[in-house]
Amino acid sequence: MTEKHMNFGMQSLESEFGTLTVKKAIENVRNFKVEIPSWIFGRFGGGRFGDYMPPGAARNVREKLDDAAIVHKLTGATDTVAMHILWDFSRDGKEGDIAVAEEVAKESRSRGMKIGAINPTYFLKGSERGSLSATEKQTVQRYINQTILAGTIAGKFGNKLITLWLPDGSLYPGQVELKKAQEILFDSLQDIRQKIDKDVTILIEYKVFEPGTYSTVLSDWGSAYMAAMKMGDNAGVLVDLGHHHHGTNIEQIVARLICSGMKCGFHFNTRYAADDDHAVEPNGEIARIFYELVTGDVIFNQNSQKNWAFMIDQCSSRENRIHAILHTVDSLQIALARASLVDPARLEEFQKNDEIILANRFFNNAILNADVRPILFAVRQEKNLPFDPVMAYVESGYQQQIEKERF
Ligand code: PSV
Ligand code: MN
Repeated sequence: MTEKHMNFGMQSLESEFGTLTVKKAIENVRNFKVEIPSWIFGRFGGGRFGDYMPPGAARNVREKLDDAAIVHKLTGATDTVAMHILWDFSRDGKEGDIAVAEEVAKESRSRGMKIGAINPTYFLKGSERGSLSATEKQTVQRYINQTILAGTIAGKFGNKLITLWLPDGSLYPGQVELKKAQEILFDSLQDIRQKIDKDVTILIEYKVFEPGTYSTVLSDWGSAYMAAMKMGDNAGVLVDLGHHHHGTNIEQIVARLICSGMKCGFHFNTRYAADDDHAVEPNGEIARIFYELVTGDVIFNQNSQKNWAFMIDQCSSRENRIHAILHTVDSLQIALARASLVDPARLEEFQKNDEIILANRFFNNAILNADVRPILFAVRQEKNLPFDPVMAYVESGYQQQIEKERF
């Protein structure tokens, strides 16, 4: 798209959706920030194809930060990086270390970046029989301690947010006592909440299955909501788009959680299988999710306490991961712009008159049909950013450089 096309596109957006609405969409895209995960840049996520990794993977946390910094440089929207205790703040891969976290915080600052959500790592060696819901007291204690450390690091060096994802579950009926696992989990979470500063938010993530195939202790929004309620103060649900059955109406879950008043969070990605590995594409589902977030006032609320936490969580083993995360940021901005073009008052007219198809067509004109690239272009021009962050990366020479240096 040339500048001439962009100007023409902007005029047609304004004439269809109104100048004020387009202005609001520009403002929203300008203000949108999303956190990126450190693990997308590292050597995590191989598996099927032996030890195949997309070339240029970061070998340590400093290289992960270098990659995160270039993503921020090209998007202007991603200056915080989520960290995993045992991948990023550990000397031996078994215990977290606050001195390492302090060092990583310094390294982040020197690149113009910040540490974001802190993730206790419950799923590496040692939690095969569960983490916070395990029957062995020692195992539970080990992960409680790691979570408390995560809370301390989040308070000192992060953004006062910790996010918990547990691999706890079972493969066959009879393998574990379902009620017992649930009770141990609730006890552990309550213990954790009491021992972490109240101003640190704790978000609890759920996943429909994996690694548990028969049962999963936190398998859906309801189980995570119940766990967050048990924790009480400053605890919420973390919705990861990839962690649902096919066909789940995720925007409905988002709407429900917003109505509950609980402060929650989102892990963006695309689900093609029942997992969370893929980059976000600018599809209808993600724009509808943004419509709920925008109209639910949990994204640009003046009272920052009301805003949800927005993070990307993806890590596919085949694609170039820096291309993939830049593509995700671009897609999220498209989805946000489209959601911002819907006029809820005009939509309500159709709803009141029970004009089902007209309501749907009106909604989709913005959500599916609007070409919002001129909105993104306007913001990027203003911020002196490249119009196409993926192509700008390809042309930067960074990939060739890291492939040469990292082997
Ligand atoms: C689990 O699949 C998950 O979505 C959690 O958010 C983890 O922290 C992340 O992936 C990395 O394994
Ligand atoms: Mn996740």
